[in-house]
Amino acid sequence: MYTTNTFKEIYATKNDIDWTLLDSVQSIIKEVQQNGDQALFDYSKKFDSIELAELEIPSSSLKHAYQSINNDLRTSLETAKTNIEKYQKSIKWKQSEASELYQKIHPLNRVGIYVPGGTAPLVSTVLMTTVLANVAGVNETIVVTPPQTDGVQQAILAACHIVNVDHVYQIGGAQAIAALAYGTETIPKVDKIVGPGNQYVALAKKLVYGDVGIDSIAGPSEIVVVVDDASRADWVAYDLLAQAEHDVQARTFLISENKDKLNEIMAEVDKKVGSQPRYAIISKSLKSHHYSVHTASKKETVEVVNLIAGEHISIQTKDAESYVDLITTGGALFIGPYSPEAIGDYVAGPSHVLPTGGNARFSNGLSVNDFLRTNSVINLKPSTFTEMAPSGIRLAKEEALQAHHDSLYFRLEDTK
Ligand code: HSO
Ligand code: ZN
Repeated sequence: MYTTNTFKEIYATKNDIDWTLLDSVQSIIKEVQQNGDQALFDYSKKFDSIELAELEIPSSSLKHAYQSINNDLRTSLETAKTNIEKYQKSIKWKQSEASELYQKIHPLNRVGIYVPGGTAPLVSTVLMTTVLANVAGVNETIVVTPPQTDGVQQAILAACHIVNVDHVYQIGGAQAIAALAYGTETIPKVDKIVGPGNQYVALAKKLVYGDVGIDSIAGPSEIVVVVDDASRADWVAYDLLAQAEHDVQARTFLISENKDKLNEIMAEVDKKVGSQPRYAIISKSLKSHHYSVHTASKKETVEVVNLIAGEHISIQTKDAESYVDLITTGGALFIGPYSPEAIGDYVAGPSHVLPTGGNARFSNGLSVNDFLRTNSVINLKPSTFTEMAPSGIRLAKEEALQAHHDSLYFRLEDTK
């Protein structure tokens, strides 16, 4: 257990990009740029041990998956979609009225969405990305997801059908990012790539950024839970286990002014961990990446939470709402005992694609607005031009740009 000070000494925010992969990721990107589809087939064989016949999963297979999944799964996916849609519509940027100076909002044309494979394929990630693009009005959505020996999971395909994905390609890793960024014979070049992924994906996204838009660079998932004497130890324990089961790298932080409560919760975690199917992952994650922090005051608690700038901040204290104004760096806030992270992971509405590794200091969770862009519009009346021009003329002189000067000066002369 840490105190505020010992925690501050040991803790540094970082997304843990594995730079030792740089050479190999760079060569994958280059290979895809040079050899297109063939490179994708080759990498699929090499990295995924799968000989693909086709890169694209046809829309008939998506429809078939939709029809073949259980009714309760279909209904749950549709409920989640409705909630996500409703929330994203409520926060979508509104077009301001046209005037002499304003911004015009446009949806992006074509976006690529990375849906990870891994030990737990996250069907919810299809919804938490694509629905946002749809609400924004994006023209074309493309999902890429790593190939699987038994084929991509039916639930993922069904989700793609529900949200009307235009194309699904069974490719993953850095090669999928390169294909989306630069295009191949089969895969069209996109304007922006979003979605979480492994180390190869994260590094590839960093490298292609600039040639294509990127949402953020995802690192291991994190939760910060703040508790007091009133918190339900068993519920909080489940929340910590839920985070830890994602991945051996997943981080959990438990913070309280009440030391007994910290001990009580961790005892609950110990009690429950053995019966979890993902016991091996959870125990590794907790062993290497769990931090319990005993703070001396609410002020210290807030300081520690803001320092971590975590992906998920769960406040399960009596005065939970009072933290909303105090926590200035957090991916998403989960306020009170009935807003556990897992409800946000699936159905609440805000996207579960959130900044990790301290990125919440400067970036936001994915939203409909990440699929919009704006351009400024300058549409001046003669009188406004006349008013502004003299200062422009003086600045053009300062920069010794005669043609700029003339562009303003002779118009101004003509209006006199
Ligand atoms: N907690 C993950 C999202 C997720 N959990 C999907 C379960 N499925 C990252 O925010
Ligand atoms: Zn989760």
